Amino acid sequence: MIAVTPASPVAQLTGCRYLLGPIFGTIDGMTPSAAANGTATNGTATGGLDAGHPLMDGRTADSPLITAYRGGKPSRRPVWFMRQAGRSLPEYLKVREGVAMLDSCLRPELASEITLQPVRRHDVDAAIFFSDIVIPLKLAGVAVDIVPGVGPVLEKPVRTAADVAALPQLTWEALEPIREAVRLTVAELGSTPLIGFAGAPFTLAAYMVEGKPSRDHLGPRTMMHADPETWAALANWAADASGMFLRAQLEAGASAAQLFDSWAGSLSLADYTRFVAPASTRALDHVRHLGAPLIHFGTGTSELLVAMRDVGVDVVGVDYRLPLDEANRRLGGTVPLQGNIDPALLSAPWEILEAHVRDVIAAGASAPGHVLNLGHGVPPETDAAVLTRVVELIHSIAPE
Ligand code: 1CP
Repeated sequence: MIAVTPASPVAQLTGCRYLLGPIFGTIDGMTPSAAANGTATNGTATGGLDAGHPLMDGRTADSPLITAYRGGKPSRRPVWFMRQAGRSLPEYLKVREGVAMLDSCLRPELASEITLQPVRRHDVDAAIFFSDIVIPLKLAGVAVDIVPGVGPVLEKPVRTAADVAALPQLTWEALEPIREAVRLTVAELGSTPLIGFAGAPFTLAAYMVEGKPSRDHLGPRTMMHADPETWAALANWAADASGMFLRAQLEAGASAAQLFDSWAGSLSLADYTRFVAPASTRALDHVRHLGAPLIHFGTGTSELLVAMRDVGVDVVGVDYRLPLDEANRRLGGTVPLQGNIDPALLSAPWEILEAHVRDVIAAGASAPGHVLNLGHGVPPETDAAVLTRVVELIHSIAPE
């Protein structure tokens, strides 16, 4: 039984294709998402983006990032860092003074400025939009806040069928501050691509059920078995909210999009496949037709990598636990990889960090494309100068 009902007949088709992928395979030369929207992966993405979009008008299509995401040979090794904006940067702390986290995400000029800060400082190959995975909840009218030192906290956890039925629907109009911030950002970025993102339904629903961050995500994992209908309704709600959030960012100017299933590593493969993958497929169904590269990342997901690819993405992000050559072996060499410098080593002596970065590059060489990143976010206490030096090192090593 598939507990999560697909969004539409089209979604049903693509969802089935991925579930049946291991039996029927996908079309040669196409990733699952490309197969779903009928575009080849080798650069000729078409789809619903305007002619003036950075991916369509020549600004970002040949950038090192997009080239590597599409399996081509980039002019230099692309690198960006998850959580590259934020507390490791003094200029971030300065502009955030006296402004609550979620308020900063909803002031377009400020969100744009924070997005641009790490690009200016580190010369990274992408900006990642400054926002948070709970912003779609907030814009839908769910009472949620980010408590400093804690993370997302909901006024009222969502635990029953009635709670899910009472969730307000996110509207397209409510996403206007997001579109505005993206427009302001891409106007400054030139040929550097902006990556949009959203939380995957499981990670988002985990916060909604628990009402706050948790370690083991017992609440949502109990719910999917004990009350699969309510779980399916909640996962679908989260899929649509995240899908609309992604679509707003891509249509306004983002050149790629990353789905963060940060906490999927707490799931067994069986539970992931049955209760979560269909909802993640549904979230991405909102944006596949746009033809921008889609990346999927989670932590502790070494056993889930194939299933995470099979929701229909072009690139798989790997956390620091699994060497990239082994990740590539598990994925059968089908997709470019992103990752996976251990964030812990950012605080190690430079010689140790440099050797580790070179190891990551060597391990990534087996994959059909490699974008350097961390195996999770930048720790807040990281010395920003070390990040700049890592970027310089990576750019100094010629692509193969
Ligand atoms: O530079 C960037 O990467 C952009 C900004 C970004 C992103 C991609 C923020 C800003 N949040 C996110 C995504 C996000 N938010 C994820 C997925 C990525 C990941 O795994 O790190 C998750 C799980 C959240 C939820 C969240 N928001 C947490 C984690 C809590 C927990 O469960 O442990 C926290 C601490 C936040 C607040 C937040 N979001 C972003 C920042 C910079 C912060 C810290 C707020 C501050 O400055 O005080």
